[in-house]
Amino acid sequence: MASRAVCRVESAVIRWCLPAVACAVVAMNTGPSIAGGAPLLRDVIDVGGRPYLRTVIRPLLSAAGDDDRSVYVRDGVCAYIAFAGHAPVQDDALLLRHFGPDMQPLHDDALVAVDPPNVYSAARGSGGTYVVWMPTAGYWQVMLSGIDVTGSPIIDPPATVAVMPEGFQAGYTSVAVGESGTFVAFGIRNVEGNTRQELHGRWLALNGGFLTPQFPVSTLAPHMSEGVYDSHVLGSGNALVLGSQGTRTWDSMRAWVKLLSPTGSVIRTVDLDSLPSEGGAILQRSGGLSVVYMRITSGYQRVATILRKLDFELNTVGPDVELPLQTGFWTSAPDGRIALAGVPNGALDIRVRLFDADGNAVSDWIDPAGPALAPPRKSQWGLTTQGVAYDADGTVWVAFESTEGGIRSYLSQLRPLPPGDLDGDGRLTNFDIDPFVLALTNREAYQAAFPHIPPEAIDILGDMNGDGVLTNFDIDPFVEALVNGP
Ligand SMILES: [Ca+2]
Ligand SMILES: [Ca+2]
Repeated sequence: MASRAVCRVESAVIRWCLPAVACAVVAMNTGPSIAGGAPLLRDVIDVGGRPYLRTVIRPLLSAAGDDDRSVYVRDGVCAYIAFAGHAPVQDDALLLRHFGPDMQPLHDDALVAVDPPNVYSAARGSGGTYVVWMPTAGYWQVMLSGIDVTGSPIIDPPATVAVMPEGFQAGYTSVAVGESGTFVAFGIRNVEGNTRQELHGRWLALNGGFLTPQFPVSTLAPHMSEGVYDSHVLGSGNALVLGSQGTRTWDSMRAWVKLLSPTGSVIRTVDLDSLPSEGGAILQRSGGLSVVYMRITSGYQRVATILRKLDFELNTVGPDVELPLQTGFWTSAPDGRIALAGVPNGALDIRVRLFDADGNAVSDWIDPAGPALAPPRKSQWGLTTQGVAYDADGTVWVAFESTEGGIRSYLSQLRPLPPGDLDGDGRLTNFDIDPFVLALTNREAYQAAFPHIPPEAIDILGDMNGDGVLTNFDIDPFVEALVNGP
């Protein structure tokens, strides 16, 4: 039976590829290797009914402590950014490293010194440029720096620009970098004996030049306070900013979103809720954006997480969705699919969950660390970090820490594998024919040839007809997928 199966699949494939002379040599591929150290874990898991390759590495070579880890991903390249912690001065440098689609490091650690040493947040721009946002004595300034994917400095030496004059406060403040080499910064100033606050913004070029004067985003009534939670520069050159304001009590806070022009005028303000609420995050969506905000209680408990879909003029698209989330970090793929990383209620450990663009969960909670590290493994909390990134191809990158052997940072990749990808390299190709046949006919030999793929993953990867196991009934769909695509 088995040998007949082999003949069927191989003859079918040979019939298909002989005219193209494409598969004269079918080599065994043991999967991508990771330069600079073996991964701590590489296995295949079921994510919402699909096989995903889960890989865990240590992202940094340096022994320096790091915190506030963020990941940003685009076109398969992941940028890992952390604030270096060098006692007694914390956050005096940024550590940056880029990784390719197979998690191969593209360069060694790059260390960008931050002077003065007080990193508040970092925003990633196009082309690997980073804007570091930091409060200094009495005013806000930014440091313009960054490295490209080879590890070379982009702005060398880093340029420091005072964005807001004296009197601006640390607080919930934000900076967003656009694709066209501009960025917008926001700062809060206390006025009239600290009885009133003003929120201001300013557009700048990436060389530090001012494109606008400071402009008021909102002027609050006395005893009102405000915070900016996230901002985003649109392709049109407009900016979206998400915040909330109230009378310095949680039950008075209301979340809002504003659309700003490149000259700083407020084009439109939308109040997101009539109930106590605070801002969350702005997510990408095909043809628009989504905002995530939280309903809160007067004692500051988050009671609901709301996803609102907007077009680029801030018109609501479709009904709101209440996400089953308490807290964590959100990110979106360009088509709007959402990935969340955080610690679920009642748990100690970081988990990841995936949602479609309408906010429906498409997976259970996924453990990004697996058995590689003992619990607890934590995400980073705070407004200034982005611990999860979602690429267009569905790959999810997660930055987290573990206290095993001291607090150390880790980087996990969850990469969807197409069904039939029995060599686990992320693509269904002719190189999967021999592994498919081997898994079908001799599982022990398959496990010896592909030790990074756990035995229980064979049926996840090899099941082509949806019955949950790899059998001869999967041969025809395998050939069909190889010939015509999945
Ligand atoms: Ca493959
Ligand atoms: Ca099957």
